[in-house]
Amino acid sequence: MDSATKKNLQKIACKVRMGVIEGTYNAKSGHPGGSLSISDTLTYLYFNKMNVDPKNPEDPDRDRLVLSKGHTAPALYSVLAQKGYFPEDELKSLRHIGALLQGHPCIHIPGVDMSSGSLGQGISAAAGMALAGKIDNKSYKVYTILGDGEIEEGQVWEAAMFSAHYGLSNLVAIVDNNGLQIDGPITEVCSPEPITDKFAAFGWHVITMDAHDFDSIDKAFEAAEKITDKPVAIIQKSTKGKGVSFMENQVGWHGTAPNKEQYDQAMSELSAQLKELED
Ligand SMILES: Cc1ncc(C[n+]2csc(CCOP(=O)(O)OP(=O)(O)O)c2C)c(N)n1
Repeated sequence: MDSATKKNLQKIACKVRMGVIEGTYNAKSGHPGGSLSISDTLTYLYFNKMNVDPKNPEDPDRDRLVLSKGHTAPALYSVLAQKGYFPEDELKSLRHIGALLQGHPCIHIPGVDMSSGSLGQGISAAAGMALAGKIDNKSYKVYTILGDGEIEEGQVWEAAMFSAHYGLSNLVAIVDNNGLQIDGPITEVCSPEPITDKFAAFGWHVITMDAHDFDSIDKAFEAAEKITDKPVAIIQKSTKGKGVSFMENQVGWHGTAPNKEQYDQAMSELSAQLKELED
């Protein structure tokens, strides 16, 4: 990836993170930690990989993204706002009664391809979309993002078995391996490790990447394109709360909104990161 493209993606990702903080602060609830860990990946997908057009969100030939870890909707909404699906201002009414953007992704929101939030279900929906694409001879790809805590759900493994059985090479599942789930480290709650070996054993092609390095992200998705006979699992090593110093690797920031003081600090850190990229 050339350095101009990389810098541009870094800047957008920074704005996406600001949107996550803006949304959860104004909602006084929501999930900042796991939203910040996928901000770079979502930015890459919507700005450098997926065939999508905010002016034609229902295009039957578009690539799809199912946010299986639906509680991290603030990141999806923020990237969709950056991409132009709806005004950025909508983020300020996240989770407000009657507002467009509710706590978990809803298919009625422009750019959202599937409602999600009940962990384990998103990957199943994504597998169905990928199978439909194969049957219809379409060339679209389906991406789905799962949490490493989410893959403790049994339904994920039924979908994994199904996807390999039907050779869904148009399906890419990204597992956000930030090591933490709702109330502790995944290895203490109910370890899904070794994650790479499990997906390989279920018949998937497995790739690993650093979720906060656009060169690594680019390499992983480029490699995924070359696989034509099986579904691809990208296991991304990430940091929960990435980009906001006091949120990084803190399980307490799974589902807690920042107060005014924390909002100010988070925004000033992210503004400084953006300024550095713009200089
Ligand atoms: C079926 C189901 N059970 C429980 C929950 C409540 N819940 C929301 S987030 C979460 C933890 C998810 O952890 P992980 O997938 O690692 O998310 P991340 O750390 O990436 O935010 C749980 C148990 C849910 N949304 N769905």
